[in-house]
Amino acid sequence: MLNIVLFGPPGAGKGTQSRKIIDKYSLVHISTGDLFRKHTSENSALGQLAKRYMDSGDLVPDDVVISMVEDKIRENLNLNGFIFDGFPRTVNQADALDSMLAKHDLSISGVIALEVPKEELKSRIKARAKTSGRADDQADGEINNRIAVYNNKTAPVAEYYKKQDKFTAVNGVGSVHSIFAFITEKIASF
Ligand code: B4P
Repeated sequence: MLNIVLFGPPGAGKGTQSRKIIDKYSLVHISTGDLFRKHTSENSALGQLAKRYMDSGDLVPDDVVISMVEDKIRENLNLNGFIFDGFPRTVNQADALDSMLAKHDLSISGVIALEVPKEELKSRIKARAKTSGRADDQADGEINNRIAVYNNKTAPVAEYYKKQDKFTAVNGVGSVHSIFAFITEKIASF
C-alpha cells in the first residue's frame, strides 16, 4: 500500500494537491479538516465539539482526532493506500498514526511537505474566504492564530519524520500543475 502524509501550513495547497494525488494513485483521502466540517454541517456531537476549536483556529484535541482517523483506516483497509491531509498535526498524532498502521502491518511510505511563505498563505486563505463560508478563513486574528498553532504544534512533526528518513519538501508556490509534477517525482522515489 502507498501511504502518504501531505504536510504543510494552512493554505499551503494540501486539499488542492490531495485531489490530484487521489485521481492519479486511487488512494483513500483522509482529510481531518473535511471530516470535521462534515460533522459540523450535520450538527453531530463530534461536529459541535470540533467547531468550538476550529472557528478560532485552534487544534481539536488529539484523542478526538485520533479515534476518528482510526475508524476511517479500519473501514478502508482493502484499497491501494491512504493520503493523510491535515493529519498528523502534533507529534502525539504522528506517534498514534504509526501505531494504528502497525496494527495492520502498514507504515507511512513518505511525507511530502508543501513550503509556502506566510504572506502567500494569508493571501490564499483570504481569497478562499470569499466562497468557503469557513469562519476560520475570515479574519486576520483567526488566520494568524492558525499559522501560529502550525509553527508551535505542527512544525515539530517534520522532525519526527526526518528522524525516520521519510520527510521530503516541495516548493508550494507556482502553478497547481507544476507543484503536482514535483510531488509525483517524490512519490516515485518512495
Ligand atoms: P484544514 O481543513 O486542514 O484546513 P487548512 O489547514 O486551512 O488546509 P486546507 O486543506 O483547507 O487548505 P489548502 O492548503 O488545501 O483544517 C481546518 C481546522 O480543522 C484546523 O484549523 C483545526 O481546527 C481542525 N483540524 C483539522 N485537522 C486536525 C488535526 N489533525 N488535529 C487537530 N485539529 C485539526 O488550500 C488553501 C487555498 O489555497 C485554497 O483556496 C486553494 O485554492 C489555494 N491554492 C492551492 N494551491 C495553490 C497554488 N499553487 N497557487 C495559488 N493558490 C493555491
